[in-house]
Amino acid sequence: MSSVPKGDYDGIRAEVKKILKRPGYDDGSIGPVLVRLAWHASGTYSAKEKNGGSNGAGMRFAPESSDGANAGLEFAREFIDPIHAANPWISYADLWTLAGATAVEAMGGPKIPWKPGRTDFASEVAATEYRGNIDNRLPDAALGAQHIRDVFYRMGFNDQEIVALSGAHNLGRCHADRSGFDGPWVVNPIRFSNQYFKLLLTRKWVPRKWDGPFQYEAIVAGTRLMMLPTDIALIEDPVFRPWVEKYAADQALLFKDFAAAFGKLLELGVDRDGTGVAHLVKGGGCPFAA
Ligand code: CCH
Repeated sequence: MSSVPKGDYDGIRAEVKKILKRPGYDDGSIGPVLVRLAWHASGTYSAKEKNGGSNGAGMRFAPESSDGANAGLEFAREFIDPIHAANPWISYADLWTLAGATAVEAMGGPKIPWKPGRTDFASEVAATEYRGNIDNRLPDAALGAQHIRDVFYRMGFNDQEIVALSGAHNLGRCHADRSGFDGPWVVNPIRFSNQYFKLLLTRKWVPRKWDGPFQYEAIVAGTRLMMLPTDIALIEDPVFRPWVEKYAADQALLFKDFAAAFGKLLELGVDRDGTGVAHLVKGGGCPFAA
């Protein structure tokens, strides 16, 4: 792991790219779990309560670190810790979000707009004092379209952005020992593309017969692929479905819309002052909000 000059974020991107390949871990890359870390760090945001979001890097501390929804993300945090150790000038909040953005790009996806400036909670005590109550804000894969809307509307996303963001399930897999669900969504889960949307529309997804939670399966090219109930909700809902169809037909459109929506996700709750620093405020949220 190398030290790069303070403020050299392209240098940090290069460091992240160096550690993505990991034979023996899942499908040979830690990219997908880094994308999930960036998403769960950001996806606690509430536009109304003006708290949650990536600023603070609260997942280093309970209750976020021990939230069942974040099971497995300790691996992602450990994987990138050496980059922080070599470059303590970058905040964890910036590093986690930049690592997720870099991983998408490195796996063949679009370039994600990203800006630095996030600040870390100084301690668990500070996190508790500043963060506010952000429990139970991440989505539950066992539920349906209404739940997805409740969660993503709270962050300030619309239906089109929700479908675009869901395209991240082209990456990685579910782990029975983390979420309870099991398997990848696509045959090559370390390459970003619009396969997830194509498969949603073209395969017959049937309930998997097993002891685990309710999920769907289809065998594709000899590989058992999966869909969560929330994934299938995207083709059953009359407003989500046309977007699934658009993204299945047009990968360039998906890349453009995914980059915009994922970039927006990473920015939620990150309110910078004139010098580019996003300060932390008690209860979370924006220091300039009314
Ligand atoms: Fe997701 N996701 N996600 N997801 N997710 C899981 C894995 C990944 C939901 C549930 C799950 C987004 C939206 C949703 C990734 C990115 C995004 C898993 C398996 C569940 C369950 C976890 C495990 O067992 O390891 C639900 C529900 C929703 C929305 O309703 C969004 C948005 C993003 C990013 C933009 C990625 C990547 C993974 C793979 C992680 C890995 O370790 O391979």
